[in-house]
Amino acid sequence: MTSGGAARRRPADLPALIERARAGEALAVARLISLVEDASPSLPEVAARLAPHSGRAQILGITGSPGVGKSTSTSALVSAYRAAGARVGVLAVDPSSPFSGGALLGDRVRMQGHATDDGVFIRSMAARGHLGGLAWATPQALRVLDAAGCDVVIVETVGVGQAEVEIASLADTTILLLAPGMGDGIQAAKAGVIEIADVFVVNKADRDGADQTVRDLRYMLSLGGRHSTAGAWRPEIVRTVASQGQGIDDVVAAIGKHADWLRAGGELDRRRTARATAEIEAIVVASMRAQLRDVSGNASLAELAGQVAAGTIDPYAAAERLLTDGTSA
Ligand SMILES: Nc1nc2c(ncn2[C@@H]2O[C@H](COP(=O)(O)OP(=O)(O)OP(=O)(O)O)[C@@H](O)[C@H]2O)c(=O)[nH]1
Ligand SMILES: [Mg+2]
Repeated sequence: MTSGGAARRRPADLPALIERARAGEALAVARLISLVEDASPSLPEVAARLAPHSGRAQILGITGSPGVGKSTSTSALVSAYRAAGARVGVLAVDPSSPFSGGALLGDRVRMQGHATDDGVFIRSMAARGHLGGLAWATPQALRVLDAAGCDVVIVETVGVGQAEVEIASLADTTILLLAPGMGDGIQAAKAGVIEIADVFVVNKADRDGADQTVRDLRYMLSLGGRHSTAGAWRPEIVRTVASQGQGIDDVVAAIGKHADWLRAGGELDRRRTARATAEIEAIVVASMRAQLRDVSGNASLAELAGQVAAGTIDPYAAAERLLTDGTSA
């Protein structure tokens, strides 16, 4: 499925589409997520209609370097949650890909086992090119999956620094995957992901060096930071061989423990409020950028730019004029 003109049009019957999505109809869910991806003008209405039905799903973020086993682990987690009777949504977010819609080929293969299960929604999203990127589009897609009755939604993002940090602000529980021998421990520390993860998974434990990776992690966690403050969550370290489903139950257990901790201390509400704050900010920023884009097509910006370049006025004064006069400047 590609994003195109069709998705930009307002769906003829939005209330019916939302009802169908709420009833768990995969096509309707996909259609709503396309509206999000395409930044449809009907998004505010979609959001308004979804709001009463969202806030139930447990959001899990899975991040880690390319090839570490995120999709394999996600697929194994889906199986585990399905076995426990939960409805599961998967959102694979590729912050760098210009492609959208259907899953990447490799992911498709790894997720194939779930393709015919109507208790599982799988969707890929490309964030590049979005106003506000991940921060803006992902929460809206999560709302769709949440309202569609998913008990658990797993967001998979390739670890590229900023995206990892963003995923942590989206998720109730953030899972960082590492693998032996990838120099991942050090990279993770650099990117500050150690700080944001709630559960550490050393995947590919069938390979040499898993013990060393666990030791490196323990050492890094011992150095202090968020996890060592009083009352803080002490992250678990779990070993897995995702390709064989080994250790996945331990990951589920660690996620469950973290979820209990979140609820017990009021941290869940704090996280969700922080998430809502970021969401509102992202919408405001996106809308301001869109206004600015209108302005850039406007003669006033070109004129002001000429004046700034010529030194007639300063850029702050020019910006101020645009902000106060808007597009009519
Ligand atoms: N030996 C071994 N291989 C694994 C394990 N888990 C996954 N793999 C393999 O590692 C490769 C990459 O797995 P993916 O699940 O696609 O990794 P990913 O992190 O989703 O990759 P990207 O989405 O491309 O960043 C695949 O060939 C998997 O079969 C494991 O526990 N042990
Ligand atoms: Mg993947």
